[in-house]
Amino acid sequence: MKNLKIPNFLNTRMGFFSLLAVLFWIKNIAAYMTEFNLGIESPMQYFILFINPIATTLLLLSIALYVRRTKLSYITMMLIYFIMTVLLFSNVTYYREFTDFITINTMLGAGKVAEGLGQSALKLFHPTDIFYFIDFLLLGGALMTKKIKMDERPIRARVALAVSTLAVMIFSGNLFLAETDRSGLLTRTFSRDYLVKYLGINAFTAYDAVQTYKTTQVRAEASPNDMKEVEDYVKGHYAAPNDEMFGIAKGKNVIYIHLESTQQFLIDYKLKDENGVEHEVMPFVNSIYHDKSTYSFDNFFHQVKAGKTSDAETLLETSLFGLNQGAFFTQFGGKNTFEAAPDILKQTQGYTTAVFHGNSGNFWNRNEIYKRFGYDYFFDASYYDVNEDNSFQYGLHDKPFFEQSAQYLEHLQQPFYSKFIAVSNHYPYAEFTNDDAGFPMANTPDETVNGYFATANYLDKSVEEFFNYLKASGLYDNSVIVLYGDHYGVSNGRNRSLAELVGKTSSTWNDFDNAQMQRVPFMIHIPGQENGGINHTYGAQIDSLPTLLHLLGIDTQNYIQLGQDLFSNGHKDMAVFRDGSFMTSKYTFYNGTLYDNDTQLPITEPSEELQAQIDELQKEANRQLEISDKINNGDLLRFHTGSGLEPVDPSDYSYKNIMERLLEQEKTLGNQSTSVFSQNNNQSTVDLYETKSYKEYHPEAEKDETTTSTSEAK
Ligand code: GP9
Ligand code: MN
Repeated sequence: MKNLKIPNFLNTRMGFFSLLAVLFWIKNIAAYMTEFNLGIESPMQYFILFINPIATTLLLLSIALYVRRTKLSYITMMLIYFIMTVLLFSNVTYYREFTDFITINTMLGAGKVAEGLGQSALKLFHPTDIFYFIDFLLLGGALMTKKIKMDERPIRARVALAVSTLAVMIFSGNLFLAETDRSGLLTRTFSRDYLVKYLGINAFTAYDAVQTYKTTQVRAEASPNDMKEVEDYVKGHYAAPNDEMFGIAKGKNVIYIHLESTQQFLIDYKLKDENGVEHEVMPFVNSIYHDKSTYSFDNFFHQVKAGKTSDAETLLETSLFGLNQGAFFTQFGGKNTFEAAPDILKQTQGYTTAVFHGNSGNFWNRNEIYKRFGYDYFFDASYYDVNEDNSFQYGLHDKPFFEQSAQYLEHLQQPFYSKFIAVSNHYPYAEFTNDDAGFPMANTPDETVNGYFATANYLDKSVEEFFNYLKASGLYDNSVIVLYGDHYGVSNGRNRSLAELVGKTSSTWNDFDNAQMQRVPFMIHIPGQENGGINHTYGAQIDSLPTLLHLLGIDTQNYIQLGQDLFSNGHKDMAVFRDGSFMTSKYTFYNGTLYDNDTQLPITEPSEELQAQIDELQKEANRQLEISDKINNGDLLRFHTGSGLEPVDPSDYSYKNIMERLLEQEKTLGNQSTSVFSQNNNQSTVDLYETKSYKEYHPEAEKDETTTSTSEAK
C-alpha cells in the first residue's frame, strides 16, 4: 500500500474529477447489468443505456469545478459523488423489493416504505453492496492521508463551463437518440423503466421532481369550494337508471376483459386472403356480440389521448377523463383521491378486487394507482411465467396470460370485481413466428395495418379459451363479463391504407371517416339474461361505470361520475372526444369541421338554427372536459364528503405475496370460503383450462402449406 504510486494525473483537479466520473459510470453500468431488468431489445437500446449515465454525471460533478477554494472544491466533488451513489444504491435496494424505481413521492413518504418493509429491509442488502461505497471510502482516505494530493490550482471558469456545456450537449444527443427509439418518452411517460433505460437514474429523478412540483402546485391552489361547482354539474348531468335494468346483475362477479387496440370495425369483419377466401377475424367475440345474453353497443367511442390504455382504464373505472396532455396515470396516479369502481364495490358490497396483466407493474404507474383505486390484488408480470418465447415488448402474450391467470382467479373470494388486460393485439402487430402464426396478413402498403388482423384473431381465440374455462370452472354463471376496446389499433395516419379494406376509397378518405373509426366494442354479457341485443345509443367509455353500477344495483347519485348510464332514458345521445370534438347520431364534429352523418359531407354553411345547436353541443362537450380536468388537476375528490366512502389508504395495500395471502384467507374462512377452489372441494380447476396454438386449431392450414410448397418445389 505504502509504495502504491498514484499517477500524477490524479493529483490534478481535472484528473480527480475524471476519475470520479469514470468510477460512477462503471458503478452505474454494473447496476444496470446486475440489478435492474430494463427490457433491452436492440443494439441501439444497449448503446443508449451504456451512455446514459455520462451526461448527468459530468453535469453534476462539474458544479465542483466552479468552486475555486481547494478544500471546498474537493469536498463538493466528493459530496456530489456520494449523493449520486446514495441515489443509485437506494434505487438498487428499492428495486430488489418493488421491481421499481424511487419517485420523489416515495422519497417523501420513505418512512412508510421502511415501515412496510419492517424486518425484511435488512434482507435487501447483499454483502457485495460494499462495492457501491468502497471507492468513496478509499478515495476519501487517500485525500485525507494526502496519498492523493489536492491540487491547489483552481479550474478556470471557462474550462468548468466547457465541461458543463459538453455535458448538456451529450444529454441532448442522448435525448435525441432516446426520442428516436421511443417517441413520446417525455410527453407520454409510459413507465419509470423507460425513463431509466433511456435517460438514466439521475435524469429520471430530476424529471420526476419537476413533474411532482408542477402537480403539487395546482393541487395546493385547489380548495373545498371548487368541489361545489363539480357537484352542481354532476347533479345536473346525472341520468337516473332504467328500472328494467337496475340490479339485474346484483351480486355477480364482474370480469372486465380489455380487448387491446380493438376497434368496432373488426366486429363481424372478414379478411380476404390472397385467394379471395374470407377469414372471420374475431369469430368468438362476434358470437358474444350477437348473443341474446349480451347488451352490445355499436356507437360506442373511445375517449383516450396520450395515456392510451391507461386513459381507457381511467375512463372505465372512475368515469373521468384522462388528461389532454400526457398520461393521467403517471402524473396523478401516485397522489390523487378516487371514487373508483373497485373501491366502491368493495366498500358497499364487500367485493374482492383484482387486476391481471402480464407486463411490469410500473408500466403506466399501475402499481401505484391501483392501490388508490382500491384494488386488493394486482397480478403483474412477476406473477407469470414470462419468457422470450411467450412474450414481446409489452409483456406476456394473451393465451398464456389468461391461462396462467386461472391459478390466481380460482382463489379469489366471490363476488369479485376483476380486470384482465390483454396486450398481444398491440402496435406494431408483429407477425407471430411460432405456432400461433397462420392467420392471413392483409395486403396493404402498411405493414402495421397488415398484421392487425392476425393479432386480433389471436386475441379472439385467447378470449374464447378463457370463456371456456369460466364455463368449465362454474364461474361463468355467476359473472357479468364486460368486453371493451380501449382505443384505435390503426391510427388516423394509417387509415388511408386501411380504407379499401373497410369498403372506402383511400383518395377520398377524410376526417369524417377518421372520426367513425374511433368506435370501439363495448358489450355487457350477463349469462342468464335473454333480452340482450345491439343498442345504437351514442355513448363512450366515460359511461361505462354508471352503467355497470346500475346493473349491479348500486345507486350512483352520491358519486362524482361524469358519464351517464347507457340504458337510462336520460342518457344524452352523444360522445365527447378528449380534444373537444364530439359525435351525435346526426352530426360529427371532428378536428374543427362539422359533418352530416347521413350525407357524410362537411356542412360548410350551417343554418343559424343548426349553428346554435352545434354551439350548444360544443359548450356541453367542453364543460364535461373542463370539469374532469378540474377534478383531476386539483385532486378535488379529496374534498368530496358526500360519497359515503371511507378514504383509501394506499399503504394498506401491497401486491407482494398475494398467493400466500389468498390461501391463508381461504384457510381462515374454512367452509365460508367462496372461492372457486373452495367450492370445488379444495381441488384446483386449473386443469380445466385448455389452450392451443393456431397450428393446432388449424391442422388443415399446415397441410395445405406443405402441399403447396412441395408442389412448388416440383
Ligand atoms: C402495457 C399495455 C399497453 O402494459 O397496457 O398500453 P398502451 O400502449 O396501449 O397504452
Ligand atoms: Mn392499449
